[in-house]
Amino acid sequence: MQTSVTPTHCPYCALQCGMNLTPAPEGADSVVEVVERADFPVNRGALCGKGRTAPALLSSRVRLTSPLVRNAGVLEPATWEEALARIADGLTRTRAEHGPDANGVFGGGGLTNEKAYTLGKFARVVLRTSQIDYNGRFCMSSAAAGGMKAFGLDRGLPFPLEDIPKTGCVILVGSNLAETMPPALRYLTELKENGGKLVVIDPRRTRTAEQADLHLAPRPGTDLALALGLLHLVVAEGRTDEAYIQERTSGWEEARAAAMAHWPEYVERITGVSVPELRETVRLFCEPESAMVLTARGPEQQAKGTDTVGAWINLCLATGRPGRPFSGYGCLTGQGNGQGGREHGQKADQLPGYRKLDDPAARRHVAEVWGVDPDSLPGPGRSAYELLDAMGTDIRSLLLMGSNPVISAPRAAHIEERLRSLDFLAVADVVLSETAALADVVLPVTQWAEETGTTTNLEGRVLLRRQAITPPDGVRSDLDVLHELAARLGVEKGFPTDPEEVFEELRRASAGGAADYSGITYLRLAEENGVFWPCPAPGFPEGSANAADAPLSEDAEDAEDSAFDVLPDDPARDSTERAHPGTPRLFLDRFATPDGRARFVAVTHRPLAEEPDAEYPVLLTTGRVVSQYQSGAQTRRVDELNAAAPTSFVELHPRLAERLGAADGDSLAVVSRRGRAVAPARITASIRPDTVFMPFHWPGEGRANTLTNPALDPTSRMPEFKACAVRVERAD
Ligand SMILES: Nc1nc2c(c(=O)[nH]1)N[C@H]1C(S)=C(S)[C@@H](COP(=O)(O)OP(=O)(O)OC[C@H]3O[C@@H](n4cnc5c(=O)[nH]c(N)nc54)[C@H](O)[C@@H]3O)O[C@H]1N2
Ligand SMILES: Nc1nc2c(c(=O)[nH]1)N[C@H]1C(S)=C(S)[C@@H](COP(=O)(O)OP(=O)(O)OC[C@H]3O[C@@H](n4cnc5c(=O)[nH]c(N)nc54)[C@H](O)[C@@H]3O)O[C@H]1N2
Ligand code: SF4
Ligand SMILES: [Mo]
Repeated sequence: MQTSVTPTHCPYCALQCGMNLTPAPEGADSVVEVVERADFPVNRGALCGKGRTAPALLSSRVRLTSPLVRNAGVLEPATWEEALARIADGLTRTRAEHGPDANGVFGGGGLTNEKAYTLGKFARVVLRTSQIDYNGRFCMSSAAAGGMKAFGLDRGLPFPLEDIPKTGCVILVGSNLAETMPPALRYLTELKENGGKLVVIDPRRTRTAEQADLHLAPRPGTDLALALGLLHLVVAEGRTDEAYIQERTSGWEEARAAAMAHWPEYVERITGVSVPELRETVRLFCEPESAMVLTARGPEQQAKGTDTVGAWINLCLATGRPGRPFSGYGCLTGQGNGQGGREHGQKADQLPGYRKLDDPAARRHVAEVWGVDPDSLPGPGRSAYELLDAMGTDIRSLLLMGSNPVISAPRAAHIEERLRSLDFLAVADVVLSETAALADVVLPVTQWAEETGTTTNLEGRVLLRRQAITPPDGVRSDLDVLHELAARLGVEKGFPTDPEEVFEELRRASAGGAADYSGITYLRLAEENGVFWPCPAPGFPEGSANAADAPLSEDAEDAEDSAFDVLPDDPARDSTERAHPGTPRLFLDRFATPDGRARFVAVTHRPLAEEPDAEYPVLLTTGRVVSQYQSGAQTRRVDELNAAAPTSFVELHPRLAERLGAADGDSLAVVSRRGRAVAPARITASIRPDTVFMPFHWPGEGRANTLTNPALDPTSRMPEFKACAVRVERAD
């Protein structure tokens, strides 16, 4: 299988940088080397250190290559046969004793589309459980909910990244992309070279904020008030686009009234951002013909994240931005398949194609593709934190693929304890993550370069990640695992192990849905370097599946087949021109709402779920550093990355440090109502004096999520990762 150069994509973040893999020279540490791949437009050959070093984990000694089963409390190597039998037995027993909903499934936004789709199908068709959700709930779910409300569709970016340098102004809210997506910094640099303005909103003066024409440093958790204050000024200064509001939106009067209650002086008191700074932001945003607001986890990972996103969208709508060239609102999705992973059914309330599980037409369509009775499909289940919190009570057994919640879930010590209280835990992973270490059975699975699959990057561009090498002996793919488990649980058919076969089914399942992939094939992905959804199949009776009252007739099935036949999956035909080109830019003519209008939302500011008080007087916010990825399960096992970022730390302002009598590097204890974490001090004037920051990549005493507050957003069920009340003291 080893060819000389395989074009593929990075295993980590949502930028999905293109890279070429080539066999490493004899005696090298890894089996393949990364070489530049300049033809992929998103990164044009640039990679961050994580992407560059990704091959290290392929042949690492810490890589799992044998299943493990727990015997007398100890994880020991076992055969695949035994491991799979134990899982089938654990899940069967739970269902027999407690019913289907006592089996839980937890997925990840790093899983390919094929895996995410199959995992969702496995839960509903094999386990018949409603209890499935995934770590994307902790990621962009507030932006997804906000986008759905306003535009009727959730695709993180409604335009390609290449539009950024062409706009007049970008307001970047709570994104530190200089560290979280380094090759994307180029788009901001080019924006400035073209004379565009950059406003960065972050309580810390990050490497990204250093690039800004204007940096606003609000108190964490006050972005909602900030956006409303800006909208107030837009109205007061007569900068609204009345014609656009009239033609393309609904709900303006209520949203306007809500914003007018947020006087600039009031907003200054809440946020700490001065009135002149607010006015300057409005000027920079409103003067150019085109402008964008981009949000990331800063404003979204809040118990009011959905409303906050709504307020930023309101600002864009009032000034006539969305659906206009080089303009609008976008969310910078995070995980490798953060976009595709939220479209095809591993989410609690969802069926493939971004369909709703409680929509009868959607159930009929997907049940037909799956060959099951629509009534056999369970209803919507719990959200990620609620599901994890129910472990050991309502949820008795869990199958987990692609997440490490011991590190990444809020109130992590409690979640760890819940995991321990399960009757049965099975984890599929490439390494023995902190969560896998608690499992009854651990399955070693293939990684990116050892398997083929598709991901959908933060722009909505569907990509082909190609297999470059043969996996080591002893590991199997996630698709293989689900196929084997389905068979052992009595479902012999419908769980193929070939990713392209899964994708062909996903196309049909998504056809007519919001995230329509039916016009996309592996061949097109290879030839076109990615295709933006929605991409319906030409000739496919649009929405027919949704409209069908009964299962499709023979004729309709034939029509469906022939619709796929005209797609260019036959290399002999030159039908590429007839295929739908994909949709790089959304909303140009209409929004995806029933009346085609974008909806304003009437939102008002509210305080944090946990405001500081005398006992816990400081705010903790959390996030990332450039050299570690997420729970660190992968990157903490790569020497070069670990050397660059070996431990957790507490970033604090010199004034707070002085009050504590702490010097740089001193061990600090950060204490919240959930627990206590200890990490060295990193003193810097780049952070607000009332706030400390911790990255969340490490286990043990430095684990930031020991402290975080699981207060959930009422709509998105996003936990408040970005703000909780703490006390900081010297650890000695
Ligand atoms: N190196 C690296 N890159 C990654 C990842 C990684 O783990 N490591 N993970 C990937 C994933 S899954 C994601 S989701 C993305 C996340 O990408 P980002 O959203 O860029 O990452 P974060 O560091 O979580 O948060 C961004 C910024 O929000 C700021 N912030 C904190 N509280 C607030 C607030 O209340 N308001 C505002 N406006 N800002 C606030 C923080 O100071 C931080 O600088 O990164 C992706 N890329
Ligand atoms: N305090 C705080 N906590 C946070 C955040 C924050 O900003 N602050 N951010 C949140 C966000 S945005 C996110 S996305 C989450 C992420 O947190 P996690 O869900 O823990 O993310 P990862 O570390 O990427 O976990 C992926 C796991 O799956 C394994 N894996 C990788 N590829 C595969 C595969 O193909 N198959 C299988 N079976 N396993 C695989 C990896 O080795 C790893 O163990 O953390 C959230 N937690
Ligand atoms: S920016 Fe993201 S996709 Fe690109 S190399 Fe780094 S981790 Fe990989
Ligand atoms: Mo994320």
